[in-house]
Amino acid sequence: MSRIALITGATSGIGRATAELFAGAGIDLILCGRRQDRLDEISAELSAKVNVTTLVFDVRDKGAVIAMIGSLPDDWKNIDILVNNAGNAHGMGSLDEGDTDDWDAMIDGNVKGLLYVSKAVIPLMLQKGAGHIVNISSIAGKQTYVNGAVYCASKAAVEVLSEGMRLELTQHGIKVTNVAPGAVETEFSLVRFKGDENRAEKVYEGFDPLQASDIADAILYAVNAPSRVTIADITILAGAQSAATTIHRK
Ligand code: NDP
Ligand code: 8X3
Repeated sequence: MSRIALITGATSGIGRATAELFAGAGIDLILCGRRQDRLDEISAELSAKVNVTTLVFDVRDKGAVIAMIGSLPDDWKNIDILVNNAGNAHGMGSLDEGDTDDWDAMIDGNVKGLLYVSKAVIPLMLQKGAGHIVNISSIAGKQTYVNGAVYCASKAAVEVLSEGMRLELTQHGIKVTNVAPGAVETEFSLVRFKGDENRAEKVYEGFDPLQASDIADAILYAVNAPSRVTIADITILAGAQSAATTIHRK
């Protein structure tokens, strides 16, 4: 029987690449995001390989998260894999000058949003005594950098939540994997710098950045590990990267 994965943030970057790789591996997909047009396009592409359904919601909207996941037909509620990937950085700035709307977007999306989705899915996994949750953290959750404190704090929270979930859920047959990528070339920097393409491109200049498919490979590896194995934590840096902000550019 094929597995079912619910992926948040499936409209772009790491989430989209994971959806594509999972489809190739025969995993049915519940694809989530705010951009309906993107979800429709990806669903049309991947439906040739596996069963796909889509849910449009903002992870910050607790009511919508619970209602949308609750509205899945029973067959689709049989979720084997949850990839908590939705998230972004918003702005970069010091704590005295930072924009509090940006802080809200990061804390509400990256932390509370992940919690809301998990709260909707964990009971479904508990019911069947099996499941696998993959949380997308960041190297920024392990190493704080200047002008990134709030984003880093949001990802440090994801690291702690991964540990907390593993402590609570292992006994119920549910595995938890924390994935911490370094610099991945996606829409991430475009979002962080509010559509400033020049500034976003500079982030990836002078070195070969990670691609979303590199992270998807690691996620598939984790969810395909035999039942005796839990891949607890994976940190993936770009080849030219030795720490969050130490990148050896040409
Ligand atoms: P992208 O900007 O390409 O993708 C972000 C995804 O998250 C989109 O699909 C977006 O969908 C979704 N999303 C963002 N906010 C919300 C929200 N409030 N509600 C619902 N969905 C939301 O970036 P990445 O693929 O790079 O980012 C994916 C994850 O990886 C994030 O958690 C990010 O923090 C993390 N990460 C990224 C790294 C990088 O260098 N790129 C490195 C380390 C971690 P939509 O807009 O349609 O809602
Ligand atoms: C994204 C990677 O180092 O730009 O989480 O914050 S970093």
